[in-house]
Amino acid sequence: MAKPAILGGKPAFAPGLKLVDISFSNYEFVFSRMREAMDSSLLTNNGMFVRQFEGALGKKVGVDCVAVANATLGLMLLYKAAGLRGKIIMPSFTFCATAHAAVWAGLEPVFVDIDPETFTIDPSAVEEAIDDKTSAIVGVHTFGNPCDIDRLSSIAKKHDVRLLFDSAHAFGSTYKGRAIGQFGDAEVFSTHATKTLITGEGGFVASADTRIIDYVKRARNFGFDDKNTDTLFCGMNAKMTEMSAILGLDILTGTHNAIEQKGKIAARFRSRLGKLPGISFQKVGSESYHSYCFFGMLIDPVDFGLDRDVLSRALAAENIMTRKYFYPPLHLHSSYKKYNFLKLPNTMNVSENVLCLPIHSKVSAKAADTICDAIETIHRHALDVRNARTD
Ligand code: T4K
Repeated sequence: MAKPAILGGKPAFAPGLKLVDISFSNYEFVFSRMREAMDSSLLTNNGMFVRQFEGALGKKVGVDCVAVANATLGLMLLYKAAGLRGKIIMPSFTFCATAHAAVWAGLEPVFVDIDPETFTIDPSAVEEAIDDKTSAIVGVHTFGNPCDIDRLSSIAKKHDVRLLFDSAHAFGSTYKGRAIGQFGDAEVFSTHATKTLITGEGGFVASADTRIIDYVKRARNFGFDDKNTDTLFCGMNAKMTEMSAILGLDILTGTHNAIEQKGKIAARFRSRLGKLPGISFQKVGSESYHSYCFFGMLIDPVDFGLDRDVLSRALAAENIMTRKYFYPPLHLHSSYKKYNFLKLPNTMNVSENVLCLPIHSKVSAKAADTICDAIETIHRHALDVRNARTD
């Protein structure tokens, strides 16, 4: 690649490489089940396919799983199910849903810093933030990289607070050989179209605690009793549809291979891009398996010669889509104005310099090499790229 596209060279990809590109395993499987659901005219309300999906999830994750309409509602239901009050500690470096769900559940989020290497919640910061109004800690397995679960568990135990995980990105990740989903009091996964296991919109709550599972099951269906006449408490509608479950059942059959493929692509990115100055990656603990829902890399603007935003624009010119997950960090969102004063240096550094590259089953080894070639070329022309006009 002689010249970056932003300087007039030929774009690396045509058509473009999307951040997400969904692969179904078996269209016939999907269509025949869609037809079955449509012919039965039972499209929702805990239908046969949702129940099948939950059973399959339970086998994969190793604990009971309750499907919900999306992970945001799953988090709200879990916060309620866990009987939380007062404050809930979480990282600021996460998607807004982790905190929004807490606010909707009447809780006060307390934003703490992340570990600068793993990009996951810093257990020491958690311990410092705990006070007598704290009822829970929420760890986020950022991009699919498991949190320091052991340290968080001992802190939660010592202070007698609940430990929950926002595992939106972590389907297929493991910690000490056990599937993510089995830790803390409960975990919530997203099956949104941008994730590894996809149902369009959707998610599920995983827990070994039958009280939590029973609560979420009832709460997602308005709080109705078993006869569906009286409501036992004020639940909501967070039911997954049959169509979503059918998509999930299909994609679930391909997730093992998809995650293996993502691991290979991540290794390729690490080995090639790691040779460039100013590029570093998320540290993965020796006991963790990262499923790479997203592949985030950190760009040091001085050493690399370009900042993250310019690199992102130069990659867009190559038709390579990237995303700044998560920028700005939550404590700087307008909806969290009263937390703007917080000083979270690791969060700021990662949020200002992180860039996520496409990593999905349609990113072949060849495509990964082309992405690396493009980044190397952009780096070689850093000075000109910095001065290039894009308007
Ligand atoms: N906790 C965490 C840590 C999360 O990251 C999230 C969600 C949640 C909780 C809540 O989960 P859910 O309630 O959503 O189940 C996305 C998603 O909307 C959001 O689900 C996700 N995290 C967040 C990290 O990213 P965007 O705005 O960056 O994605 P969007 O819609 O622009 O899509 C990105 C790319 O995907 C584009 O190339 C288009 C492609 N795409 C997208 C959709 C929706 C497709 O190819 N097909 C599609 O159907 O927010």
